[in-house]
Amino acid sequence: NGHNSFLIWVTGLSGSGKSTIANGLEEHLHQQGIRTYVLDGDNIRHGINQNLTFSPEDRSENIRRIGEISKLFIDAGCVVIGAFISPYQKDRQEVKRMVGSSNFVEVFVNTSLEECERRDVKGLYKKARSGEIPNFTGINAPYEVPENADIEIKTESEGIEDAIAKIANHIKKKLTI
Ligand code: GGZ
Repeated sequence: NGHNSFLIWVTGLSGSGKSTIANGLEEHLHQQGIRTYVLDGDNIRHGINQNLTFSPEDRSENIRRIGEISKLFIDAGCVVIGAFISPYQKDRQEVKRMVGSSNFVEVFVNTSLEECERRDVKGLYKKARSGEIPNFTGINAPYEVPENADIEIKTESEGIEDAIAKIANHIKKKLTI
């Protein structure tokens, strides 16, 4: 039951729905016997990258290390799903270079700032607006919109199942050896 290994890179604002999509996609791929591994803030920023802040330099270092970790999981035979804000175009490009452009699928979760802030699942936007969190992406730190994403998900008009089907369909050919 062999399949190719590559990196699915999910980028978007905080609260855009990246993790929901990453976890739903993982479940979908597991049902087809595909080995996956999800990298996200929970297992990276709380662990290997706990010394990093949200300054521009540290965000770049965060993404660089995640690129290196992704390479290891690709070597191990996994389809890696990385869900990070990754606000800088050059950092996303660098990860693409690191794993090889043919092993990189960029998914832009295009949820508007207005909608992310309206949802405010973790109350972080409220804290950012009040000045409690500095350098918060979308409020007082930049998010560079992907210019050439392979897939764009608009969570305000499409459901989670549609999003998963869209990504699964896009990677179908890539999976077969
Ligand atoms: C953005 C922040 C910040 C600041 C804490 N800016 O919605 P969350 O909580 O669970 O996801 C966000 C997460 C972003 O980490 P990433 O590693 O994906 O960011 S980056 O790619 O830019 O390095 C948010 C929380 O961390 N968080 N402070 N200032 N998000």
